[in-house]
Amino acid sequence: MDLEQYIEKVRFPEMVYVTRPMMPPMEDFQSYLSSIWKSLWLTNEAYWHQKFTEALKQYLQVPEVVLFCNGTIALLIALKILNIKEGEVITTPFTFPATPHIICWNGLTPVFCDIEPGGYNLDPKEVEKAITSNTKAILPVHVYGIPCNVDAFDAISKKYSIPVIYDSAHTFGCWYRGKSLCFYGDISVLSFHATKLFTTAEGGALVCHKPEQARLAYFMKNFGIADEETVIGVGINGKMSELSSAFGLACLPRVEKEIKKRKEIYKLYCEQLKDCPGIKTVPEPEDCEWNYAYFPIEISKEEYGISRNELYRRFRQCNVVVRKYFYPLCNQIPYYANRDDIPKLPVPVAEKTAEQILCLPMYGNLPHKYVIKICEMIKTFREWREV
Ligand code: T4K
Repeated sequence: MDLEQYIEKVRFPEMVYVTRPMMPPMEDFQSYLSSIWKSLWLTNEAYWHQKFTEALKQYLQVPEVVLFCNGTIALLIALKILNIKEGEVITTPFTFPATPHIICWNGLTPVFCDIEPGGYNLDPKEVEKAITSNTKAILPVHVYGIPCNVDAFDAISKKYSIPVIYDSAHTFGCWYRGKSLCFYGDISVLSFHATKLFTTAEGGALVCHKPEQARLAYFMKNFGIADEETVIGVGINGKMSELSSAFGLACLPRVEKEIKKRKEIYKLYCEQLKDCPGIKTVPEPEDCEWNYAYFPIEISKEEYGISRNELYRRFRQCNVVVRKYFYPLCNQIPYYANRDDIPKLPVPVAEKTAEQILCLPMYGNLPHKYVIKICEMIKTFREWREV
């Protein structure tokens, strides 16, 4: 059999996506909808918005939660409420473009530092080397819900009096040393996008410790309006609707079950791939109850015999929608690469990782037989190696 024949043989009849949202039973959502239909309140921090805020505070065990229409606007506001008007913000290139974009939307300059060798998160040692008198904040990302080195960032933050804002878009359901991962840092921002483990279709939340910051965030996401006749600043419209809040409330009781199902899938993948040369899976992070939001693998072309890009291509031909989260690196996006004012720091670890990473399908309802078949395909593809 040649490769084309093999692909023909194993192709899935339907698309197998990298993720699928966890949906509540429709009847559960329906009862919220009935109440919304009766009240005629669709948005502007009404009843379900308040209920969802309280429910999240309770679930996350954090002092302050402010809901947003998405994680990107929440990140944008996070920098605003710290009153950072000019200067540089150190961040990672190995992330979704939203992370550096919000730095630019704030009129600030992103400085991309390398990630930790053997990991996926911003390297505190590289960050410390990059700090100048112009550095106004640090914006690490807990990539795939893997905790950053929060102790090291905390120490840097104190030493240089620079706030740390965590992009916690991937962290819902992660607990680190007994606390929700979004508890750490000055401010932390969650995403509830449809591709996230916990979703409100579009949505996000800002988590902080100081009531004054939460109050400011609240005003800023509502045009800066404090009351009918008072506007306290240049706000934006970042509000979450009643529909999304209700959807979140309907999903919240199902999070633990979803994580349990993903954990089983994670274990199955690891077991199936453990002896495959050149394929590296990610171990569970230490001191962490993880959410298993993604299933990334790293592919070494030398050992596996096939490049990441070729494996991606073959999977796509088989209707398996794998994704290169995160390639290209953000510092390689032309807008950032072409800006002369952005320091061009070396990021060799991030570069190598971005060339080797591939996220396989991962969601609670992914059939186990699909996982086994995908792993079989990874192993069998080696019969048609490139090197
Ligand atoms: N910071 C980080 C580190 C982030 O990863 C993100 C978002 C943000 C900040 C910003 O947060 P938000 O402002 O979005 O709240 C997706 C998401 O659009 C994006 O939200 C997410 N990160 C990123 C990692 O992934 P794409 O371009 O991969 O989305 P898309 O449409 O290709 O969807 C991926 C797969 O998900 C599809 O193949 C099928 C499935 N899917 C998707 C949608 C939208 C569904 O099954 N149902 C759906 O409704 O970016």
